[in-house]
Amino acid sequence: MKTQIEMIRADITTLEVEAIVNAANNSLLGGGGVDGAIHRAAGPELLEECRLLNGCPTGEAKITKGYQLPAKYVIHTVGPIWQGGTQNEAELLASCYFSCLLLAVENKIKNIAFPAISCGVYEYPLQEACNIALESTLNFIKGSDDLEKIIFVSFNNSVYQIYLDARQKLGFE
Ligand code: AR6
Repeated sequence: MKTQIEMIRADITTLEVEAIVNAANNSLLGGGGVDGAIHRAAGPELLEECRLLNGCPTGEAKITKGYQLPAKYVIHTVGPIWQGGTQNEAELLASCYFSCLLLAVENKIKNIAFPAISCGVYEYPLQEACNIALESTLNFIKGSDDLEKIIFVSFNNSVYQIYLDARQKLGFE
């Protein structure tokens, strides 16, 4: 089956999907932005489970339950902090998307929603980050048709517009 790709504007914590992705930090112990929103909506049990994970290296991903969220799972990944593009940021960001998708398939998850990883506090240039998100996702689904739907969630208009433009440029529906 062909994997469907959707772009929406939403608060990711409200989505009724099997898994939402958290743009976390290396500690996995919460923070601001989407991470803060996810922990608030999931409740304190999420932090309890995260404490058992011993953090997460940049570019990798770990899975927990979703607790009070409508989503059954949270896949926590750690995007790179933008440092001018000289610190392997592009590879690390691509690796975040790839690792999350792999973890989803391994857990038989059929639909997953991503925030714009590294596009907030970590200051990754939006255009490049959105291109990497889409390209790494398209590469992944070339090799795996296990996922039914992948949703790119924007919280602000500029990210949403860039996603729509990038999608058109990459030429897929
Ligand atoms: N739903 C969807 N997207 C959101 C939401 C939401 N509820 N809230 C924010 N965004 P950021 P990063 C968007 O800063 O850059 C945390 O403190 C936001 O508009 O959350 O990867 C962590 O603990 C932006 O486009 O994540 C780390 O320390 C995108 O999510 C650090 O921030 C990512 O912004 C990670 O920074």
